[in-house]
Amino acid sequence: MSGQHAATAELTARTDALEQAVTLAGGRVDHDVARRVSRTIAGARERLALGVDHTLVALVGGTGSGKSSLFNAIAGLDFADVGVRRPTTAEVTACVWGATGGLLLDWLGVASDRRIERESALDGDAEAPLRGLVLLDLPDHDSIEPAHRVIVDRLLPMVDLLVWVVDPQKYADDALHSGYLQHLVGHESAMVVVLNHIDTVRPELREELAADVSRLLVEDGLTGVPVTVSSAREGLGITDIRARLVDVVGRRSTAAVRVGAELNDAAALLARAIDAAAAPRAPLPVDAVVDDLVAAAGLLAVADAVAALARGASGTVPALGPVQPDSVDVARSRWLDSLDGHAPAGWLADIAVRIASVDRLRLAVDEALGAIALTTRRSRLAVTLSAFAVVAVAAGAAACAVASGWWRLRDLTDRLPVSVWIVAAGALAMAVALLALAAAERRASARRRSAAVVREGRDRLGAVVRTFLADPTAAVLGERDRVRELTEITRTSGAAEPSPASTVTLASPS
Ligand SMILES: Nc1nc2c(ncn2[C@@H]2O[C@H](COP(=O)(O)OP(=O)(O)OP(=O)(O)O)[C@@H](O)[C@H]2O)c(=O)[nH]1
Ligand SMILES: [Mg+2]
Repeated sequence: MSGQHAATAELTARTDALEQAVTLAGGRVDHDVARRVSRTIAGARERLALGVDHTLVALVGGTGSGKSSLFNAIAGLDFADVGVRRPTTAEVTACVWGATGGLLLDWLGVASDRRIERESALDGDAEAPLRGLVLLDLPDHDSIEPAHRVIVDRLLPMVDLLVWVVDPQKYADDALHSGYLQHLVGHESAMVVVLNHIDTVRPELREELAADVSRLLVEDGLTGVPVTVSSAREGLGITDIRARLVDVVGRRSTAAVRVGAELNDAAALLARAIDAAAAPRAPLPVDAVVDDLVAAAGLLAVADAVAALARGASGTVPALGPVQPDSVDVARSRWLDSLDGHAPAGWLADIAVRIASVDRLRLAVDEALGAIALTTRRSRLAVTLSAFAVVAVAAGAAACAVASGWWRLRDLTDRLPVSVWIVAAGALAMAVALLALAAAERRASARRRSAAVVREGRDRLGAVVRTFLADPTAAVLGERDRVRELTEITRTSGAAEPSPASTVTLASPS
């Protein structure tokens, strides 16, 4: 695909991206913005259907200036009607280099028998630099035939280069200057003036005459417009004109520039409507809303009650849930309020619709709270340690009783030996130590259970907030990000768009 052919494909891809963007944005952007972007897309598609890979060059000028003769000389053909009866050319005639531009010529209304194709196999590479050129020979601009004016005015806004053909007799005509040229200020880069019939001027006067044409153009406000001389009859200056055409063919076409600029404008409009330049958004406030729900559910009080039971206090654990609809409503509102500034109003309104309703959220919260495991039995380890303490005391007491019984049986009057007291004291000390360990374990177990209740509660409520608030919110914000990406693709995937200032739009002479 040549550089020129790439333009249609590239602009079509950008148009597709913009269409995806505006479709995805849907009713979330201002209706007027969506309508304007859609209109640009429709206009771009219509223009791209004709192709923007051609370079449209039009020969324009007064009757008899030699447009048709130059057309034939440039093309190296004898196709356009050259005549002595004025005006001669009533219909647009086109010469196309390379087999393209058919649809464009249909749209322009160029009759099929007024088209000719240049660049055949016989030309070798001689005509290759002009491939993509569509050269138009127009009826005279100041024709007495109103139909001619309609054709000319339809063509002019689309051309890449206007070749104004003037002749030594009429180049200073006021109708040409005030009626046409003065309206082209700002479009100098898309114009060239050819002073034809130069063979009728003495060679020593030619340069002066061309300078006079330049002077008049400057008086019209047109600076930097090249002026070149030619004689279609004698083949003078044709090489120079062809070189200029090669240069224009090498540039991006006016139509491509215009479509690209329109796509850029529409993408920028859409990007502004979705506030694409806003700072990256803050993370979603999941934790803050979980805190609200934890408070609404009284989770900490329940955790405290579980801890008290684990420490050995008597009583019951209050039920978790159902939560008050009001407190869920507050948490949901807080979620929405915290999103202020994350996206423009249309997107926030969509988030409010897409996240769970208060009722749905309340059900999910109650379900999550109901699933939290509340352990109310005492710590097994603490119970076991207490039991061992009892056993130790009992064992010590039993040992003392057995020893003193045995002592009495033997009718010994001596005091019990110290070793018996040591055993008894050891057993007691062990019992005290075990009881202390059991108490420490009860406290630790109370802390663990309370923490487990809070942790599980936060996990379950966190899952509810993520599923019912955060995920739908992230989906909407993600869609907005995608719209932003697509507007960037529309704006930047192509070659840098030159300013469309070179686009020719010709005001009708008043
Ligand atoms: N001497 C001379 N005659 C020319 C030159 N170019 C064109 N002519 C003659 O001028 C007359 C008009 O030429 P056209 O090419 O038909 O002019 P045009 O601008 O197409 O005229 P319309 O179609 O009526 O607008 C013809 O007789 C040509 O032979 C030139 O450079 N020198
Ligand atoms: Mg003609």
